[in-house]
Amino acid sequence: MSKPFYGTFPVKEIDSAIDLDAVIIGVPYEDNAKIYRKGASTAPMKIREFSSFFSGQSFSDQSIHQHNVLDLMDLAENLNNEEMQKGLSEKVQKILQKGALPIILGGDHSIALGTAKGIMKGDIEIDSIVWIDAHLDLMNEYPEGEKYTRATVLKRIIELDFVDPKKIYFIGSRGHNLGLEEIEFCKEQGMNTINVKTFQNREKILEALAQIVKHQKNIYVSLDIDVLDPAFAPGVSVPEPGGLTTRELFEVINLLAKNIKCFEIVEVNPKLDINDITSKIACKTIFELLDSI
Ligand SMILES: [Mn+2]
Repeated sequence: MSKPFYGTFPVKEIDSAIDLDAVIIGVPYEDNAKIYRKGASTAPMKIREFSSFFSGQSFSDQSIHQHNVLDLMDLAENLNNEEMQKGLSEKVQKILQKGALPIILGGDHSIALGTAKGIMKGDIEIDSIVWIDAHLDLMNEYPEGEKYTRATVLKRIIELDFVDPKKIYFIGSRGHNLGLEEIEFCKEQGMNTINVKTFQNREKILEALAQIVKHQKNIYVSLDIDVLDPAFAPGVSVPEPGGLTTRELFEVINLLAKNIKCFEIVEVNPKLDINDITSKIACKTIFELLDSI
């Protein structure tokens, strides 16, 4: 049995908990698509393991110790997609009903469908999605015949119809690994893209983020760690050169934090990592988030 995320307490349920700020939940799940290299399901434990490398204290007044954070530990291993969705959505719903911030550790990106279903059932109205990812994840089927993979997950979420596509924002999308059908769908639906090129102009990026914060008060942030350049985060299944720096990512998280009502971090693949650097960045991202909420 591994330890909980740094500075937090492991619990089996949160029914009797009071004054919660955030609750961590791990989802050791990855889709069965053969084209992807395996390993993402081992991330929750790795991220917790490396969290002990940090003191939890930063230069700001805030630290993880000032928040009431519990760790529900992991869902069972080897669940099928339907079981994973059911298990995760129930947890997310409960955490939201407690008025706390869910912090979900994937797993590959396909787990987001479970998160989204939990949001739909939760009491708090979350009506905007910020998808921080190199990819759009809007394929209808990918690979062919597969409807529930990391490449199709946002398409499935949109079909749930709880969020207006005009309130969906992509941050960091790029590359030549995007399907034409996803690009067309994205434009057609009026979704917003803040692609990597925007990061070349600091004023533009700050303005774009300020607009999101101004208009979207209840945001679900789905962070695919492959948004980072593989030079920073090599431990991912679908690396895409030309991505964000670690500091750019932290700034995005810091600026959005107060409006984030549900947060997940996915696609860390410890089996493809180098010196566990990608797991460590995932830890630090959670500290940055908790620093700014
Ligand atoms: Mn993704």
